[in-house]
Amino acid sequence: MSKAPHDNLVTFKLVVVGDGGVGKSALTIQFFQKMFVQDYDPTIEDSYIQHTDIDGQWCILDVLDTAGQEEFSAMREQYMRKGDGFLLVYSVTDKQSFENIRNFHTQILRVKDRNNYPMILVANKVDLVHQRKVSEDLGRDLASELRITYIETSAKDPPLNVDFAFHEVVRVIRSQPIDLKKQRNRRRSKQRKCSIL
Ligand SMILES: Nc1nc2c(ncn2[C@@H]2O[C@H](COP(=O)(O)OP(=O)(O)OP(=O)(O)O)[C@@H](O)[C@H]2O)c(=O)[nH]1
Ligand SMILES: [Mg+2]
Repeated sequence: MSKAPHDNLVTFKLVVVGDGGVGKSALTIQFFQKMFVQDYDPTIEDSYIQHTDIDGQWCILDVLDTAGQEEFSAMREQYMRKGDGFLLVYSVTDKQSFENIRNFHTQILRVKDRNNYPMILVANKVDLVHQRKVSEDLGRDLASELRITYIETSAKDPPLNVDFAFHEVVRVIRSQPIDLKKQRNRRRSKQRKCSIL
């Protein structure tokens, strides 16, 4: 029996959430395909998978690009349950998308039944300097209140901090205390057993 070369690699399931049009797909496609998608085509749900070297350790990144549009919000709980880490994305040109971050944050913690979970706050579209409505200070204040890392990004070419944002979530997951990781794995193996039965 031959083992596939990635058999021993850890898989990280990352989920990109945030309001419609903030740039979740543009960031994800820039990360995976190194190109900027100019057109807006609302997502229902897309997933991407890739082997990546993060800080000298290879892993599998399994990224779920979710729907921001309100009409698909019923799917949220289901994908939140699956995520190991989350990118909470808003657009610095859209105040409402910034205000909605708290709702995503609260819902993730509720679904996970935890009082913290690996997440980062992503302030996207910082290249649109003249249309900016949410300052860096406001973003940083929210991140420190939520006790998560704040990252400013642009998915547009030349990209800014796109790889860094995805890598940073993995760093946060890796830095979790061991007992929390164990709890997660235990819960997963229980879930697997249930699905076999
Ligand atoms: N200038 C600029 N435009 C961006 C950036 N990110 C995304 N856009 C544009 O914003 C629009 C919406 O981007 P999407 O990535 O489709 O937004 P989304 O968050 O995936 O939206 P939903 O799938 O509906 O949830 C598109 O026209 C993108 O080209 C960015 O960093 N800078
Ligand atoms: Mg999208």
